[in-house]
Amino acid sequence: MSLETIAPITLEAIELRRIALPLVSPFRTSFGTETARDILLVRAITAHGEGWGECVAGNDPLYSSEYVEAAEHVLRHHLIPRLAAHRSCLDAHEIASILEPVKDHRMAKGALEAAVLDAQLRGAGVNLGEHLGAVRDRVPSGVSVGIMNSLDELERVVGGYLADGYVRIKLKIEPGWDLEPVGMVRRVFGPHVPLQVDANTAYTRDDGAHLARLDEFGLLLIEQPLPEDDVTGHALIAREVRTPICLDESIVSRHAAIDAIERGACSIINIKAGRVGGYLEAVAVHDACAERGVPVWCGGMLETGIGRAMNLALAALPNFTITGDVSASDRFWKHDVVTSPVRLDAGHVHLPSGAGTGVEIDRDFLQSVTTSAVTISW
Ligand code: OSB
Ligand code: MG
Repeated sequence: MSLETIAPITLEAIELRRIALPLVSPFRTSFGTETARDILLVRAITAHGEGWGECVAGNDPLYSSEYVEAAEHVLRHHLIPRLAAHRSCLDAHEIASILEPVKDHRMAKGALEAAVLDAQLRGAGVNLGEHLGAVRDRVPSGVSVGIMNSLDELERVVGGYLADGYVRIKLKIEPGWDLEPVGMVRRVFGPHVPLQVDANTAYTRDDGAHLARLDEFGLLLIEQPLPEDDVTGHALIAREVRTPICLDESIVSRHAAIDAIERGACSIINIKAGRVGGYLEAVAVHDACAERGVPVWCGGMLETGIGRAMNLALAALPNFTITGDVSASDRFWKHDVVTSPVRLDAGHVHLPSGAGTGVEIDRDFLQSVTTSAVTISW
């Protein structure tokens, strides 16, 4: 990675703000059902303006060990205090190494880095996509479809998204909801709809033969069939199925990505900045994959317009050659927290062009959904 240097900032305070946002419809995965999100936003307040980061930790520790309450705690008591000694001249590019002694808590670290990076870029008048190395000003938009109560309901929902213009469908699967829903979508919507599945760790090493039955449906990939710590298991599954294996939960860093690739566990990687500790590590994962000829795509974590704008910047990098979960704001939210929500335009979503993330906060709406706000100042 050789990103241009940007002027450091003087950090005056950090605000940790929690908001409550209902989802437009329940989102069910193999690990649970979400109907509303309790989201932690991080605001970096500097001498020359502010920046915003979004923590993607869920309400409960079901996707990973992180969850929103723990993220706020570790930020307040462990991560933010470590910035104190550096706050008068802080560069987002130093944050990962400053916070490195604290193990894991990558979503919390990533949100803090994002807030400082946004503040720094706004101060310097540089756009985030430009800074990260974006080579496109719009990216194709895929949608992640939860597990439904019936095949009829799934047919209605997928039909709706295709009518909206989404160019790729991802179906959440689990044992008992896999061959039938995938077969139905292929039968009803045809063989040419770009289609993939995400198991969120719901299968075991013994399920290789079963997962190989998905091969006939011509899927783009099978995402994370086994538990995150079973890299070798994924390598075994990858030999049993023809469909490419993609990892999500297992890839927590550049090192983890290189290890999984070298062990033959995956031929595609889903990159989520929160999962790897921030957008800068996400770029490093992107670069490591590019060097090894492994294509990547941008995952999503039910973000508001803040995280969504950052994901778009990342998804515009050159090795993001596979359509990501970068859907429009209205896929999840009736009302977004930014003044210009992400909109679908002919199957694509556009990168905001202003400084930093390029999005502005809808302050009145944000205030109306805020459940708590704590400011840590020095
Ligand atoms: O596994 O990709 C996942 C949402 C929450 C947690 C994990 C995942 C997801 C999604 C949603 O699939 C993707 C999105 O935000 O559009
Ligand atoms: Mg996933």
